[in-house]
Amino acid sequence: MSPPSSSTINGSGDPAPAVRVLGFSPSPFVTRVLVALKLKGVEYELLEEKVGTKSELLLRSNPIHKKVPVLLYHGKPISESLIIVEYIDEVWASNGAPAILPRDPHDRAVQRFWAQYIDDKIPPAIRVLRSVDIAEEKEKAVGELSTTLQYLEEAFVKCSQGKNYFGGDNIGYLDIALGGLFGWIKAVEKLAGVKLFEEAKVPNLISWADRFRVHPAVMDVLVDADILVDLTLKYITLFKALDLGLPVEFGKLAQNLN
Ligand SMILES: N[C@@H](CCC(=O)N[C@@H](CS)C(=O)NCC(=O)O)C(=O)O
Repeated sequence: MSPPSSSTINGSGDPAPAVRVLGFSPSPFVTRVLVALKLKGVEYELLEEKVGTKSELLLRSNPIHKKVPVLLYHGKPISESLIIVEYIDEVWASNGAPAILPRDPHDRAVQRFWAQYIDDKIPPAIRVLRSVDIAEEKEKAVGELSTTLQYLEEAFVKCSQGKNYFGGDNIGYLDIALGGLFGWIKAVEKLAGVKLFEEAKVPNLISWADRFRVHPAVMDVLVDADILVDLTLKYITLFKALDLGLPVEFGKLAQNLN
């Protein structure tokens, strides 16, 4: 038998697991990847990046964006959470778990449309509510998030067709795309003192969220909103710098944070 290549050896000299995720548990984008792996029953090792640092492996694996998550499969890296979720769906297509993306090309395109809409609208509004101190900007972000959730309420009714999830009977692509962000939406509700999930406006999304967060593939990886609030308050300077696109000296910062 030939020895494993250097890309499959970890620091201790043991062969590295086939599936590794470079991540940071509170990241909504990392949550998406972990939910997809759990749905497919794939064993993985989560390599946690420390707050305020970027590991050599991360810089090497995602040299363009230098962000988590990165999925390493037999040492080969893939970046961008939604691309990783699609990749997982394809690689583990025949292991008995339900497909994450719908089979029908039109349904698949519709889910991709909404997933892109989610990423265009929700993370930027979360960043404003977490880090901007100007009242008018916050108000605008609350308005945008409320409108976005209302559109997603309508999308849920159409996609789910009376079933439990956007994906029908099972958690699918849109459930993962929105569900990963769920904890952070609840956290900014608390941080900014606003109500985004209003029963009168998004009743179906509220019921969906209640089902999603207790699903066996989700409950262990979705980080609780209160923990995200504490984390934000603890690392507020770093979060503000990242959210506002200011330069961050990761190496130096780590010495003060960890
Ligand atoms: N579009 C990316 C977003 C990834 C992202 O923003 N990751 C954050 C953690 S939540 C990160 O690594 N931030 C570090 C930085 O901005 O330098 C995805 O979907 O994977």
